[in-house]
Amino acid sequence: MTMIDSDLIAAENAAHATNLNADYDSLGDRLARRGIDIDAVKAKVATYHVAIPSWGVGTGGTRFARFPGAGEPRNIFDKLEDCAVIQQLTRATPTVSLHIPWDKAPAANLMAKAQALGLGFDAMNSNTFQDQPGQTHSYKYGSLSHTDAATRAQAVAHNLECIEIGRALGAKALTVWIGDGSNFPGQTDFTRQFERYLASMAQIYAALPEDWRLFSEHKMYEPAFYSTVVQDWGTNLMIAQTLGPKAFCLVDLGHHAPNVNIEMIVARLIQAGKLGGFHFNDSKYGDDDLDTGSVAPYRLFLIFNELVAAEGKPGFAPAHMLDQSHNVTDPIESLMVSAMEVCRAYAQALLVDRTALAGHQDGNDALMATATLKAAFRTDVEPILAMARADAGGAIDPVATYRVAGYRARVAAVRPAIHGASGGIV
Ligand SMILES: [Mn+2]
Repeated sequence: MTMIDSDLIAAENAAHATNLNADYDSLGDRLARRGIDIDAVKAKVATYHVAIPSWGVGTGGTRFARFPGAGEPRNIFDKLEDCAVIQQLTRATPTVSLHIPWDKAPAANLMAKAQALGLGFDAMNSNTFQDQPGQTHSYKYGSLSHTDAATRAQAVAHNLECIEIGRALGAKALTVWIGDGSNFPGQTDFTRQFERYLASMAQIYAALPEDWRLFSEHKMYEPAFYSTVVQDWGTNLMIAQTLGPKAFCLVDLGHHAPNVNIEMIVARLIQAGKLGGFHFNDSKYGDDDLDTGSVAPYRLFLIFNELVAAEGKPGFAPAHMLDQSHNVTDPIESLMVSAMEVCRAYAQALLVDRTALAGHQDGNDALMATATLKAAFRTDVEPILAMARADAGGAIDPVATYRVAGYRARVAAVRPAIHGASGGIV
């Protein structure tokens, strides 16, 4: 089952094929002079995948308003269809990360739909930062770290349910992000609150299947504005090291203080053997949830530079996901562009001359060391990305092909507008 007519993709690609072949050959010649085999880079890029968050295909919002778009998905099955469009055109997003309870549906139905669309399931995401209808205990004052034992037990039970749902879907990881924290100095005892969190997480960890991983996601502020329980990567590392070998840290690019050196955090977590994965997005001021690579593409490249340097280390297998909110764009277009941006950063990082870089580092040649990185970053790798997509049956120009296909207008005709629904930002 394909969401976009594959003949249309082929026809669109045919119009670009001559130029793409010329650009690819030209880039191949230039890379060959640097000792790089373009086909080898393309082969690696073709295997690179980033998961789509189910909540990303709906239009997001801010604390002030949400402006719904046309043809927004009404349920998880519509969301999976939108995700399938992204995968069909970019060939970089074969899996979807589900959020419970937003995406709750019978596992057999989810599996059938995903298989029909050629999609799989990535990490499961639990939600104890909202109250759901009919819920016994409120999370207003916290969930896994709540002062009340019954509220903590309810939050633990929800996470165990997420694991069970994920098992039925073939997922292999659970991501836990909580809104727990405090809004006033003195409101909570930092230490006792963190101890309660660790005890709750230990119960979740104990329920993990043997081949699963548990990701904890840090965030320095929001919705709690004075302190959060899982504030930063140091706290996150403490959690992963306390829980055990199946516990890892998840890095959301927007969850740090301004100007924090995220690529160095990534390097530290790799060194500790605790980098679990990413939520890619971009930001200018805080947790803006802007499209990946839209504001700071060089930072994204520097993060991938650390990842490529660590490739092949035992046990190194971070999960890559997008986590962003689209307020003014068509979410499918934003997610396609973002998926291509992470592929671009990966391809650029593959071009870094690591032998030369190490030599400049050891020789204290700061200028040539940084120039070595810039040489890779400045390379326009678009022909590699486009050729990898075309080889796999995707689109040479995904956004243009998507617009020609008229998918949004088609689904708008059968999906009534949703007003007021939450954007679901985590
Ligand atoms: Mn996130």
